[in-house]
Amino acid sequence: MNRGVLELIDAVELAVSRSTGSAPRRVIAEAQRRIDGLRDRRGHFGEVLVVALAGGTGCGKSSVLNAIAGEDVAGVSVLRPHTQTPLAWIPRDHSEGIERLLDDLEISQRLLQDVLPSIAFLDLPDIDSIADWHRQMVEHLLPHVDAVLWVVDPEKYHDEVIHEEFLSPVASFGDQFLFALNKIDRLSAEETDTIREDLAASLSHDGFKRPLVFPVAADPEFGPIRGIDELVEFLADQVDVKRVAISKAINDMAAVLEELGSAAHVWDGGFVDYRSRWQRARDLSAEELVANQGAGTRHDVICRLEDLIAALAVEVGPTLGQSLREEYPSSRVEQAVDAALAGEAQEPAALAARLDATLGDPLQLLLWHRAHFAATLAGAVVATHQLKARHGAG
Ligand SMILES: Nc1nc2c(ncn2[C@@H]2O[C@H](COP(=O)(O)OP(=O)(O)O)[C@@H](O)[C@H]2O)c(=O)[nH]1
Ligand SMILES: [Mg+2]
Repeated sequence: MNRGVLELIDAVELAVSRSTGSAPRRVIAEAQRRIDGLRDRRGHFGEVLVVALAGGTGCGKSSVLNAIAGEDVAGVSVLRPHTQTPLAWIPRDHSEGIERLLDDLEISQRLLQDVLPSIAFLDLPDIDSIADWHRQMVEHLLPHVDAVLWVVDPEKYHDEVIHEEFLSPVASFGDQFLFALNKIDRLSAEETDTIREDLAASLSHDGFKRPLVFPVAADPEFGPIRGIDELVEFLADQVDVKRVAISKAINDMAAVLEELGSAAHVWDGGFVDYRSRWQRARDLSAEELVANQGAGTRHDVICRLEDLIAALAVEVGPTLGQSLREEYPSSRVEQAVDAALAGEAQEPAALAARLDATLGDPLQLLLWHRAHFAATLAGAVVATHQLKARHGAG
């Protein structure tokens, strides 16, 4: 995913985690479910479609890349095994996310290209140890690239080792795989069709549900290069498919934020101006209690503080409002006022300090969580707008 989208998901998740207490649990759980769904998405979440080339030694991975590039960018070898350094052929205007992906995959040779502005190809080193294959693919490659183009040599397309040891174990990631049956210049048209069908059948047997096989001749001994244009056209369509997916991801996150904010009633204002309202009510109460210690004053003061709590409980929305009402019933307010009156020093400042300790500070903490959440939410909303502008998502 591109850095922006991943960061947006992080920002939304942070807002979700801080919404506890302010939004209903059901809404929070649903928001988290949608975030998890996006995180599970495999592939590079950037503007560029990242395609890794894979296949047995000598099948023609480097030749396919050269044919796509229209020039020799990758070393092609008749000699085997050809230990070649991995290579990335990436659009000149690529996102930072690609650089990080290449760092992670330890691909240091990077060629900038202007041929396909939205597609990057990775010519990977041959994976020679079968033991490492599955782990490397599943942990390091498949989660981060959009597609793996597996190149097949027609002389070896039936190779049991390749099917059983390499392909079968990753068949559950079949959506990410496409296949190039290379070197068709060595085959007749009929042979090409037969082998293509045979290959598709073996792949189905391996567990690939709808294997896509492109017949190509990337580096023919005689005649023109074949099938590469069709392959590139297909990948160009995938770029569009991916764009749609990214826009959808951004819109999804925007919807999560919207719902969370509505459920927590923060769109009407994340900040309830608690400090000055509390200070006013507290100072007035402290002064009145010092001036007149009668039961009437005590009653008035309790009413004033209860009114403030009731008003706040309405303003912060039902979830936090309910906690406020539950945690600050009349009895707690009465106790706080009586405790303030029971203290030794009987001047307004001392009473005010005691009201802070019993009521004001704990109330502030409760409301601070909501303000913190509202600020985080607002930050995530800004990030959404920025990304929408960048991706042209509607
Ligand atoms: N006849 C023919 N030979 C090819 C074709 N593509 C690649 N080769 C040859 O196959 C050999 C291995 O190719 P290479 O691209 O280095 O394979 P890699 O090891 O998978 O990168 C080289 O000798 C290429 O010239 C093709 O379409 N037709
Ligand atoms: Mg090669």
